[in-house]
Amino acid sequence: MSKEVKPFQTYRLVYRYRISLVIVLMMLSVLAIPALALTETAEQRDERMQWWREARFGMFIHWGVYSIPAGTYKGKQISGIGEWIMEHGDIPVAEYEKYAKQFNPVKFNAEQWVQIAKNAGMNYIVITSKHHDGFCLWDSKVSKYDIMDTAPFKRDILKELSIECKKHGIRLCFYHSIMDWYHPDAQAPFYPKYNDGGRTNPNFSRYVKNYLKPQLKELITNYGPLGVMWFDGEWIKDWTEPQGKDLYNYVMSLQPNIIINNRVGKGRKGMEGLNKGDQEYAGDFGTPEQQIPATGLPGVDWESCMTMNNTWGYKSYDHDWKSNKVLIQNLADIASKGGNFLLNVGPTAEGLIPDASVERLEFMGKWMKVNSESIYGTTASPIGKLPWGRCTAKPGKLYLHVFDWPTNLKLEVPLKNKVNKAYLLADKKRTKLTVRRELKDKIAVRIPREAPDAVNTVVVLEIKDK
Ligand code: H79
Repeated sequence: MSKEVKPFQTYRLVYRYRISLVIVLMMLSVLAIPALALTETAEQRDERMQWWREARFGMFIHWGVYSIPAGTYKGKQISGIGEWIMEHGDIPVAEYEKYAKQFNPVKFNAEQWVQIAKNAGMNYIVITSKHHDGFCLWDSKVSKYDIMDTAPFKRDILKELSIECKKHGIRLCFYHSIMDWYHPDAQAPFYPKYNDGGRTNPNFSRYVKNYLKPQLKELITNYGPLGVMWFDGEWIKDWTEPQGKDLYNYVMSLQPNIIINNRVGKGRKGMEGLNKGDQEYAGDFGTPEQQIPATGLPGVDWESCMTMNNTWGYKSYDHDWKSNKVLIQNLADIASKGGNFLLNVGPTAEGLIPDASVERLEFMGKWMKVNSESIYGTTASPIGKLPWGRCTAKPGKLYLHVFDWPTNLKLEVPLKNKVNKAYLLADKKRTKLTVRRELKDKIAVRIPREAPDAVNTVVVLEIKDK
């Protein structure tokens, strides 16, 4: 009882230590200036994240000089992902640089790429401004290892894309590798194990100060405003969480409404991609790679990135393509768990998105033309797991994504809410489907014998929100 500090005593304490308090407050205010995100309110964050949360579907583009070897070095097929050929093929910097000197993708057409993304129903593009190999797809003033100075192409790829993205209402975003196998102050000296997790470079901080940060400044000021800055290669020993927080704040200071993935710092839990739970880590969203979390994660923003075959960067002999069905169901699965789908293409050395990718994107686009309402701006399923498919939601509406069409003309839905109306999203007339309450917490929708869509038919329920 006697230890309790009464309000009156609090004032006395504040008065007694007023000088120290002023000093502490001054120190805090100095700290708060660069820590933009730390001072952001929940509402400000929601506002900043809004377009991204609504977008739900984006195109990842892995493109660089690795599209020239396309998975083969000195006549040998190199195993693993194509953009890692410099590492997996033990290629010395000077050897690899020869590809950069040949990079001349004369069939590159930015408008065509943007159109392919747009027709698929994608709302943003994330392209590799620089992958681990260090080659830069834009006109960088702090590097000679770029499209202007080393490659014969001499067209600023990112500039052309930024113009077309603006024109067609697609948000342009950059993937940027913190790891750099070309730069002598980064991992180049680690050859033949550029990705050696045990090594450090004593000059690494010089690379960050004189190269990494100035390049990010170029990208944001000359090609922005950007949607997302998507970092990767943060697992290197030289990179720390404080550096991640500093880089987060630096990028934020250049464009305060930008969105930054969690690979800017050290929070990522492996390929699962979500953050470790032990502390506050830098970054706005989790990045599961080649996988989809088992459930939604309330209050967590995340994006699954995935390839259509088994490589990000083009490999001429990888024909192991996912089916249209898998891709469309992945999109619905991810949306039903409150995430975004970032689907990759790896263009060729000529500058073309492979036909197999274009065909799949066209198929997805056809589905999206009819059904995008059930993807864009939706939130995770409020009714959990469903035996026949997935569910996405908007206020007053549930979208039932039926993967396995019931043969007994009856779609059973675990639901307590009153249903005002049910119809097929593909039905322009919105013909009412009969709904019957079977139990207090279960309804059944009478459905036609044939599924209107073989891979995912969307049934809309207009419901009374509780
Ligand atoms: O750009 C594409 C790939 O090149 C890059 N990320 C996608 C988007 C990438 N994918 N896989 N890898 C890089 C391999 C890296 C694997 C590991 Fe680790 C790095 C294993 C151990 C260190 C990061 C940290 C992943 C697991 C733990």
